[in-house]
Amino acid sequence: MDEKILVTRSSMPDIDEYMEEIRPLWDSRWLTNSGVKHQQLEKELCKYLGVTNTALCVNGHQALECILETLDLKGEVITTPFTFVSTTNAIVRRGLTPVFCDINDRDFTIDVTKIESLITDKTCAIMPVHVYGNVCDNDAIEKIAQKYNLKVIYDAAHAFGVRLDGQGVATLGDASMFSFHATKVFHCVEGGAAVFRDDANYTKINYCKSFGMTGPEDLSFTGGNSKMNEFCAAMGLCNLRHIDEAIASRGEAAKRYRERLSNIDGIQLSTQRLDVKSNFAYFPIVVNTEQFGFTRDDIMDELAKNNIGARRYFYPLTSSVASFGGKYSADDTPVAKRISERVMCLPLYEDLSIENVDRICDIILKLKNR
Ligand code: T4K
Repeated sequence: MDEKILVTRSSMPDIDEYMEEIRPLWDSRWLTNSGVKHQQLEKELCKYLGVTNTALCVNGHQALECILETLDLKGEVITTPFTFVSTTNAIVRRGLTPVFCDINDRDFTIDVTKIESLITDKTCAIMPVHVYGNVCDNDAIEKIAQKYNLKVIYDAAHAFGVRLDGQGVATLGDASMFSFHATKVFHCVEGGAAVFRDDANYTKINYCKSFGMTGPEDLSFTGGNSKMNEFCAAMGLCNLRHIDEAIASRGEAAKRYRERLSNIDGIQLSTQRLDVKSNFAYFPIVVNTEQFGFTRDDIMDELAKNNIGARRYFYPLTSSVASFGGKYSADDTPVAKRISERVMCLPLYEDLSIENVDRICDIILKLKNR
């Protein structure tokens, strides 16, 4: 049997580099609560992302919840259902109401022409997703947000390192959340970060992520615990040193996929914007059965038979998950529904070899010709 290939594989720093990074923790015994590594990583991330504040959190999901808490939002949030369930869960868990907007069928981000019709007097924010690292139409979103006085919070879980017109995507919107989960382009094992346009929110989110404590014995509100520990921050410091190589290597694999799978009848690739420098976070393909001759799930099965684990990111739509008890309808977002029934992500990670990309493409193309 050929080597098993999964949808992704964590990038790892050299083990000695990590050991050196964590060695001082044995002397200091300061393991969490905004330690030296945590502070250093926040500083280095500000530099890398081109922003003036970065609040590290235990994971991306908690960062999103903390952003909503920090901005003290109430009411309805316009978002898309074509995402990982974390986006919608964060809205609901903060007592807000998600209002689902459709996506465009080119890069699967929010369809900006459909936002305005969803705005009511209860709308407080728009939470678009830079899904797969594809950048949302920020200019159009900002215009709408300004017209109706709404906050813009980007779920940028997939977009670490992505640049638009040479500028980091963390500078867009009122706030952005990045995920530093083990499966992401840049990771801290588990982790995430919140970035705000307004630096004053950095102080507030630090209270939110530490029980609402504004001083050793002062609790001004009921916060939770979303702090990142020193071992995760140390992993982030190591991985950040190698991020450019990691992205470049992913880019080579993505380029090969594009060479092999562009212009194949029945396979749609996500469009690439000329003004965007990608991080190559995911490689989604949309399978149109009528032209391809087989379904998305047929391709998944064929890959699985060959020890290759592709994934249905993102199916089902978050509006259709059982936990919402049928409260929302996938039919309200027909493009998102159609894409989610046809999309799959092919394996993509830093050390995925070109030979293995070819192996995956060969299986797909052989199936088409069967
Ligand atoms: N918003 C969006 C748009 C997101 O996509 C996510 C997370 C979030 C918010 C929330 O951010 P976090 O709170 O997670 O920081 C994975 C990830 O757990 C999740 O972070 C990610 N999105 C989501 C899209 O994918 P699963 O359930 O698919 O992961 P799992 O365990 O099946 O792993 C997938 C593959 O990754 C495995 O086949 C092998 C590889 N892997 C996995 C782990 C756990 C590794 O190489 N190393 C590992 O440690 O959710």
